[in-house]
Amino acid sequence: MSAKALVAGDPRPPPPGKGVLRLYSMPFSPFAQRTRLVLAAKKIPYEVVNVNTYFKPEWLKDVAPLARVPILEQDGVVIYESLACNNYLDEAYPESRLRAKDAYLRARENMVVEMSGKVMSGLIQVALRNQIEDGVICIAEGIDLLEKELSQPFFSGNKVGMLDYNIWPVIERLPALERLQPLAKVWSDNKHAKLTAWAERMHQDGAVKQCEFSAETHATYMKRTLAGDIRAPDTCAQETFTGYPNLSRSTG
Ligand SMILES: N[C@@H](CCC(=O)N[C@@H](CS)C(=O)NCC(=O)O)C(=O)O
Repeated sequence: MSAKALVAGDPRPPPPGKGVLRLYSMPFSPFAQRTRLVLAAKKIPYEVVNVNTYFKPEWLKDVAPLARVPILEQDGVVIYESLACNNYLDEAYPESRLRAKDAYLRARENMVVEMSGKVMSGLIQVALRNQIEDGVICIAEGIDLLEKELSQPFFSGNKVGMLDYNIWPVIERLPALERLQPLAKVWSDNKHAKLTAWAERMHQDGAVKQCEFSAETHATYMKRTLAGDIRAPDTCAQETFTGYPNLSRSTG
């Protein structure tokens, strides 16, 4: 399977072989990263089809109606939307469960992940829409909410869990955003001491290490994408990314 992010005009790859789990992804998608993190944490084997989400292949909407990544496909079953994908994986591959068992705690997972959604909206406003002031307010509000919510080493409790993996991708991108837009520096190690300690713990996690990019690479990707560089997902990923399962054995 090619590691190149497929673009408009590229043919649709044949369906995955029997029993093979396929992830449609894009190396820099924070939503697809949520699912890559869960696949890595649960050590689930899978193959990847990368798509360029700015110059999308026409057939992506035939794979899943919203035509956005992540999408999982296996034996004719298709699951899309990062949270649905991750909940599915946790149920379908029940070893080393990442979600809470308790009904309230499961509801809390859904509630708290929305706080990181605020940070994500702000990041998009600042990085892609030039809505600096509103975006920065949104990021600051989201981070303050997360800081207040964190009362244990991880959002999921004493060990890393689904909530941590769903929140992490947007947090990983904040240092890159601060490089591009100094006004977006709203994270303070003092004011956000619990979040800072959590981020350090997350950096030590095996799945995070396998799926992460440096701030420098994220910043380069953001800059190239803003400049309309169609090859940004490929060039930026190949510069530094070692954790991507199919990259090293790419057939082109
Ligand atoms: N709510 C979705 C958002 C997914 C999403 O927006 N993915 C982006 C990549 S970061 C995408 O595929 N965008 C293409 C598009 O919206 O057309 C999820 O949680 O999976």
